[in-house]
Amino acid sequence: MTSASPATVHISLAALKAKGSAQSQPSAGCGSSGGAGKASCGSSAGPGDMPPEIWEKVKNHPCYSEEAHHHYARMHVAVAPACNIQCNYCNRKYDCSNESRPGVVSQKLTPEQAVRKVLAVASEIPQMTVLGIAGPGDALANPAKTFKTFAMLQEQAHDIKLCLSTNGLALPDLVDEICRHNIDHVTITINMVDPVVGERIYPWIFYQHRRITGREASQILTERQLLGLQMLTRRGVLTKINSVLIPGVNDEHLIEVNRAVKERGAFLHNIMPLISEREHGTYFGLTGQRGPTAQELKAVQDACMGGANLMRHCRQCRADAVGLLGEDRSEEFTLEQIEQKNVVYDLEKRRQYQIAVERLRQAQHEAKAQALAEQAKVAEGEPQIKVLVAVATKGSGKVNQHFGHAEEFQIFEVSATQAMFVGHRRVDHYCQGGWGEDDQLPSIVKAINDCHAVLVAKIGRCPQEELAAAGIEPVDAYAHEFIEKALLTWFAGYRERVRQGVTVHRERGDAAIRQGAYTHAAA
Ligand code: CLF
Ligand code: SF4
Repeated sequence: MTSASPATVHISLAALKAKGSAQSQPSAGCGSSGGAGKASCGSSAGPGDMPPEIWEKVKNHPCYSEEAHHHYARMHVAVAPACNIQCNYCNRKYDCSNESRPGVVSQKLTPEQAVRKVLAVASEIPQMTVLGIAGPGDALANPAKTFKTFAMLQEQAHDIKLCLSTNGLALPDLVDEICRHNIDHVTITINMVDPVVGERIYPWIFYQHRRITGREASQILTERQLLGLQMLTRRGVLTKINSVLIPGVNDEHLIEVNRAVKERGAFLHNIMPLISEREHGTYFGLTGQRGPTAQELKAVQDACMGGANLMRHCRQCRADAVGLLGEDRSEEFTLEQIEQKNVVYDLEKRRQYQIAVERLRQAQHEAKAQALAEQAKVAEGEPQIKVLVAVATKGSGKVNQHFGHAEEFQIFEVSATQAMFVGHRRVDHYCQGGWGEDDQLPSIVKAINDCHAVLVAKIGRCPQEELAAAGIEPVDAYAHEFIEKALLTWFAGYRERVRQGVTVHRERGDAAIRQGAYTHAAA
């Protein structure tokens, strides 16, 4: 890091792992009053893990349920341009339609335009179940536009869940308003609970008609964030905490953040990598503050296991994202295009589609349970090994994407007893205009370099050879099968090969998290 700020000691992976085990506690299940003990509530929780009223709220919210994110979509409307604080990783003046990260947006909307857009998307994408307001500034620094949008939408499409994201500064003053509008999901970005850490992230806040800088700004911000979180918990609103992992600034500290938000009832904690490039023009970008590697991110997340439940499937969306997490269809719904669409909001059609999705989801559950039962037999008495595997998927919980078409790989940690989603890696298409682009291969290998295998629907000979040379096994034998079943079946074979001495099991190295703009955006 070349930031002007004094560097804190960068904690080692081993030290973080040790802290993680200290934090571990017996699982107390998952509920609105603070998730507890799950490796990843967002990854694996189902109806048996939480009260029915909470399951109702999360079952088709793609951010609050990892499983749901394979099947359901969200959209954002960019009605909230202003912000009341400054974060060192944010520059909302930077605008690129090929860039996917928070704060980036192509068109700002009025509440009326926003509602028309939501109805247009809902009539074409029946699995779109959630409307979020996440900027490009702060949803609660623009309360009139935010709440007007929600109120208008509720009148016209009451089956769509309402969700907002805030830095928390204005939150305590607006909790009543949030409840009045039936907003069931609120995300608060909390990067610190210690103003000494905070003053390296926030140069100023604007509070009670004045600009406040330095440690005082972070002191006020943390007090307001934690108070707002507590108030929402008391009112039964589900909360998710987003934290940006900034190596050397708040990496170790996020364990304390996890503990603090769990105590105050956070449902999920989403630890995301800092996105920081010079061309973004942010303070961190310009001062050379780097983001974490894949294994650094995973180490902090793993160290928080046992605290507030973790979300690991966040895609750090644009403020106008549309579609499944991991895809972006916002370019299909510009204002000009919406004007020409015949918008028919058909609630019954949406219901029927979602019933079909639930059937598919049930089949996915059963396939996983069956594969786990078979694994358990193979696993008895054998050495316990754990590997990371990359999967190419375009949704529905299946291995159904060609290697060459993948814009991201989903990453699963696989052992004899589980196949757990632990993250994703963005990549540039290998296939450009129908041809394999060999220049892209090294960057793809770098992005999944910590994986033992990659499961795809199909793959050409050239990338197969290059992946194999890098020690990553390309596997296309499970095309169109459910992901977890495919992973567990492949892993049973891998264990057998290790047992027979055909394959030597080796630990893998680290991987790079994709930074900066990428083309043909994903969200
Ligand atoms: Fe949007 Fe956020 Fe609601 Fe989701 S996003 S306001 S909770 S509907 Fe989701 Fe996007 Fe990550 Fe946010 S993947 S950045 S966590
Ligand atoms: Fe940017 Fe959000 Fe921070 Fe405001 S709160 S400066 S919009 S990242």
